[in-house]
Amino acid sequence: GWCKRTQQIRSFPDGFLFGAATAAYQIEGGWYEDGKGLSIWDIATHTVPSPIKDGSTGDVSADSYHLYKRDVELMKELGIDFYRFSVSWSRILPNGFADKINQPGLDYYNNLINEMLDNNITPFVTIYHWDLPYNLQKLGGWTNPLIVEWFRDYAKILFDRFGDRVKFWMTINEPKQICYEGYGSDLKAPFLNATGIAEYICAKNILLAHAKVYHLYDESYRKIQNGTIGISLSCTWYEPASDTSDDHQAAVDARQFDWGQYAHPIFSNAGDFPAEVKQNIALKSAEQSFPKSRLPEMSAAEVALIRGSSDFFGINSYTTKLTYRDASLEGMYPVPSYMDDMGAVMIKDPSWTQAQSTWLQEVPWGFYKLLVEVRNLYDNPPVYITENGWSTAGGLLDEGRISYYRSYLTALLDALDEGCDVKAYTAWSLIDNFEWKNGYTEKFGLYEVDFSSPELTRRPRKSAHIYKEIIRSRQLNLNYEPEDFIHEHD
Ligand code: GBH
Repeated sequence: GWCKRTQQIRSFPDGFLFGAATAAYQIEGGWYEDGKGLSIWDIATHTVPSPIKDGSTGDVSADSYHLYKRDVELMKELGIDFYRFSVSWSRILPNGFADKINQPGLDYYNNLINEMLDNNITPFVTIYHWDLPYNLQKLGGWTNPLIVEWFRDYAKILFDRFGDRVKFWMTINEPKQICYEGYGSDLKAPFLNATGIAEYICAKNILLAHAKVYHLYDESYRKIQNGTIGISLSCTWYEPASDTSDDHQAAVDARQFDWGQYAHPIFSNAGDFPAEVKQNIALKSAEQSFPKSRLPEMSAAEVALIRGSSDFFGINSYTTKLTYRDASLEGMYPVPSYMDDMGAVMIKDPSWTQAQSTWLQEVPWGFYKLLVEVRNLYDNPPVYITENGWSTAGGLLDEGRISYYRSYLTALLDALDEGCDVKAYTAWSLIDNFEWKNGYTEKFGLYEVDFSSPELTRRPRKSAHIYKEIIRSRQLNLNYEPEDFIHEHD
């Protein structure tokens, strides 16, 4: 069981890495500059009426397209070992296809990478973080099997152009969010909302696209460039709401649908989609008179291609949900649907501390249980925490974020004590940014961005001072108070 250690000062192991993350559409701006093509998020945010909570766009956002040198100053000030950022596919390939490479797009990322290296910050590049070229979406995007080739062509250009200096690669950020939120619901662009069908087609294509790019790197680049490449999954912890066997099975099914669907094909010995996912969808499909399961099958060759195709297990982890299954499920979800296939109800516990984002609560023991479960299920793979963070409404004095980072890092240290092979930790996010459908109403930054100032001024929050000291000392000291923190703006 999990028990929060009371020790006040604890050390991170030698070689443990600390970083911070962002994503292209959320920070760059420059949406239509220097030959960039349109992405599905450009289209989404320019739709009338706007699907975005505050009607905002990423047209300018934090303007990192122009202010990247300032961003690197923040990284330096924070002392992070690495910075995880994503490349905008349509900035490099305006049409999505590899026929026409946009030189200013290459220049931008080359400048950013070189500026980071000049300041001793290691670049960690996410190849795809949700901003699909609109041209490819017109052809079905992640539901078209040809995307496996389009994605490979795009990734190859990044390896060719940046791989001499980039040694950490992530193929795809959060497949579940791309497939379920984007194609199975209307939570993310392209808002396809074709649940029960589209998210499963997307899942298979994403796994294949990821695996092809992994093997491309492994076979043609690794020897010369000597880097590491993997994938990141968003992993929520699902805790049984009670001790009944129904609730336990509901929590297992929720984990398998949420992240096992992607983790099992890549990280398990057997490969393929997890048994729970295959069985539930096959059963429901038959009941619903589908001639075969709505979950696409994988051939033996596809299973083999995907299995083992990641050097590390990238985990984006934020929160925990209580999970149950009972008679109230009857008729609760549309048919067919991903939620109906999973057959679980997920709820918040009102006693857990709530962030600005409705879905986000502080549950450090859930993070601990998640890390131990990943160790148990997949033979203790090397884990990089590629995102972890807390949202507020704003302000420099962010005690909620400090409490969150401290309690989650405590849980991480506990997991290390249990033998979990966690090698790196990444805070989401370096700076405030465009939080997808919630626009600028939720702030995740260690640094505040003043979106109302023409300079888009960046200022450190109190949490930035705390994180800086953790990185400097390689220790977590729960009593540390920054002396030089001036919160004149609160
Ligand atoms: C990350 O996604 C993204 O990679 C990043 O771009 C984003 O800015 C950041 O998190 C903060 O949101 O529990 O049913 O209510 C996090 C993905 C989004 C997954 C919310 C869980 C809640 C679904 N998470 N989602 S539910």
